[in-house]
Amino acid sequence: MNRRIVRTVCPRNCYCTCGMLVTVEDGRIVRIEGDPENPATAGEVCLKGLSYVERVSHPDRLTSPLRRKKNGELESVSWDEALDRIVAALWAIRKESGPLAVLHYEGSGSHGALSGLAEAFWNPYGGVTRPHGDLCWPAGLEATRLTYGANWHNHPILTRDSRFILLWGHNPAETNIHQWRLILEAQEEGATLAVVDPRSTDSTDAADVHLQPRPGTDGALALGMAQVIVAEGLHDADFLRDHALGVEPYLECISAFPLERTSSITGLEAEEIRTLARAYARGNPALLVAGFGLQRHRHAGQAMRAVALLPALTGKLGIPGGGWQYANLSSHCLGPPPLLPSSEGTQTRSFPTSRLGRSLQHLRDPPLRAAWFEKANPVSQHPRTKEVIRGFAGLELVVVVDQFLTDTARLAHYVLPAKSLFEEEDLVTAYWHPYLQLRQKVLDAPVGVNTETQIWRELCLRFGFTTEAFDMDPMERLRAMLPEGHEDALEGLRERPMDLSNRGEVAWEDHEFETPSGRVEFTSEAATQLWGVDSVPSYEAPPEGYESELANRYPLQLLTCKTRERIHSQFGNLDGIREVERPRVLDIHPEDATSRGLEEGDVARIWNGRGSAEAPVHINPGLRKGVIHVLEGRCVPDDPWVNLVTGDGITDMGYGATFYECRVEVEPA
Ligand SMILES: Nc1nc2c(c(=O)[nH]1)N[C@H]1C(S)=C(S)[C@@H](COP(=O)(O)OP(=O)(O)OC[C@H]3O[C@@H](n4cnc5c(=O)[nH]c(N)nc54)[C@H](O)[C@@H]3O)O[C@H]1N2
Ligand SMILES: Nc1nc2c(c(=O)[nH]1)N[C@H]1C(S)=C(S)[C@@H](COP(=O)(O)OP(=O)(O)OC[C@H]3O[C@@H](n4cnc5c(=O)[nH]c(N)nc54)[C@H](O)[C@@H]3O)O[C@H]1N2
Ligand code: SF4
Ligand SMILES: [Mo]
Repeated sequence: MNRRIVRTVCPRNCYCTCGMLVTVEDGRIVRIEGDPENPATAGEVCLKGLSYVERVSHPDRLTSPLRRKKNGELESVSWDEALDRIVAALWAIRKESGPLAVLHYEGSGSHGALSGLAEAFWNPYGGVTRPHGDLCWPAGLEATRLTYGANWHNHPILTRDSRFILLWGHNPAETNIHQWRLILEAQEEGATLAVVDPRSTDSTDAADVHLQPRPGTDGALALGMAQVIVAEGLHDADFLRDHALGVEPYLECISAFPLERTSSITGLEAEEIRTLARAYARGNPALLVAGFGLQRHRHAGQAMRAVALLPALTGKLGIPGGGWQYANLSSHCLGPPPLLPSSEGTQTRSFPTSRLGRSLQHLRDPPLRAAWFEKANPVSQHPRTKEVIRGFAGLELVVVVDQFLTDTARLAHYVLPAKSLFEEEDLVTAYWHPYLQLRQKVLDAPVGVNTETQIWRELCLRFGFTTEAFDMDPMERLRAMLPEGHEDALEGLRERPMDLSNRGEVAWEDHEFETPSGRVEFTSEAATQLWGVDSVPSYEAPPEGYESELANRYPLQLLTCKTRERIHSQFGNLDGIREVERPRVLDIHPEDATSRGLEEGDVARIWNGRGSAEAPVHINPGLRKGVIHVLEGRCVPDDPWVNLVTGDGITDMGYGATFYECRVEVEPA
């Protein structure tokens, strides 16, 4: 028997970015384990990681290009047939309408540095339309950048040193299992765990304190907590004097949030707010970890700024076990792929990604005629699904590159089968730990499957563009993307993940911040200039919040969050996952259910002016009353289709999406 073990990395859009050891026997993957050389992910992978054994050779995996017939059915065609037809259409569209009539969209289905190779086609094509912003996290990134100058945080393992951990809009028990392990270890050592989340989750189940504010009111909660902290003298006056900018206007801003007002906005008891403010300020060391949940709302950036300032107000930065955690981009150090053709003279145009559906239909000069989607399933994952589908219907050419026949692939004119993570080498960065990792190739792609690199090369060949960027040795290409001074790191990366940032384990230990002033910016002129918001992190009521006019017609707020055994629309089609995963239900508070005549197991219709979706009812007393929940991500056709009702709002900074700002009504189906 031929048996080997290859070190590689899971490239999912997941905090963990686990190092993995893959055992191959006679050309088949038989076993996956965590790589003990990655100190953050410590030799473990989740069930999704283990399920790659099933996923990579799943019978539903696509191994031939598909073309839509006139009657709407998809039929197998050869690669030559598919690519020749796609190229003929792209050629004609460019000639008649210019390159901007084509959309190139890359989702988050797989992360890796090679995605930059797409430029080697689009640059000589003359440019392309692309979305800007992100469905995921940009409001929080921008808020952190404006406040501290950069997105990074302490090394994850220092979580163990914490004695007070405040999770804010974050559910790491499901979305970051390795952070969760470290939190539980800190708790065993005596740390207190507090969580701010309108829902009860696996994370809140383990918490010592759980506050359940109205969704979208976190900005007010943070300002109200700050008001308590300052009124009680629990702030760090020395830190503010030496390392902060614009404290006076901020103090004025928080003075408008006495406890009674904060309580009435957030729907929390004044005493709960006071107790949390005191406990956090006195925690030593105290760590504040913000998730992405609280920034899927319209005023997300300002809310995140207000929350992000609490560690600075209380002098908790630059300390093991303390600090601010949102995203750590220390491993994002790579250059673009080498030998890309020049982008000089190419045309570009973009729209906020949240608006995909409406942009597909309404962009002008030129209108969009074709769209190319890879590593993306927008028909499941984008808000306002009906608009997305309508947008697709008006296009002459939709190409989808994916491993499975997803909701999006089903609507394509051409589906091109995609490689799996094991079938091409790449470099993978993370957003929680600081390690750059080498995704070593484990297997050849199955017969009938081409990598994205090969697909772009084939397009270049057919257009007569240079293929130089594709023709170099794959490992040499990766080496050339490494940062200066680390060109030799590739050999080391074969053996272990590496932190090339030279930044040390404790973020801002020297209290030198990368903001324009070099200080923590409590007041940010850049925030006003770039985004037109107040220079202080003032609070505004959410446009689809409980006080809005819409709330009269749609009294419930729908949250659509993540779950442990899936990543968005991935994994839920595998038997190994379906056996153990959470049911796809509508969680509703008992009082909200009773007043609508709904009982456990009934099928409910969730609706608003944008659309409707159905799900079986689960009575859940753990929710804040007035808030309902359905898991996001449609992996199989009988999953609830929640994005039929979510809105395509744009966050106040970063061009993010506002999935959780969604008023609905619910009734028996
Ligand atoms: N297993 C698994 N892990 C994942 C993912 C996955 O799909 N599955 N996805 C990955 C990706 S792409 C992302 S973006 C991250 C997301 O990781 P998280 O930030 O942990 O997840 P979310 O589910 O977006 O939101 C976290 C919590 O915020 C709460 N929340 C919603 N609105 C509000 C609000 O207004 N205020 C407050 N305080 N809380 C609110 C929700 O109830 C939810 O429990 O997880 C990553 N990890
Ligand atoms: N209602 C609601 N909607 C949401 C969210 C929410 O909280 N609520 N969360 C949002 C967030 S945070 C995110 S990040 C987005 C994620 O949205 P997407 O990025 O679209 O998410 P995925 O479903 O993870 O992956 C898309 C596709 O990539 C494919 N894929 C995997 N590997 C490869 C590969 O190597 N090559 C190619 N070509 N394809 C591959 C998968 O098979 C999958 O079909 O969803 C957003 N949508
Ligand atoms: S999905 Fe996340 S937790 Fe699971 S193996 Fe991949 S990186 Fe690790
Ligand atoms: Mo995300």
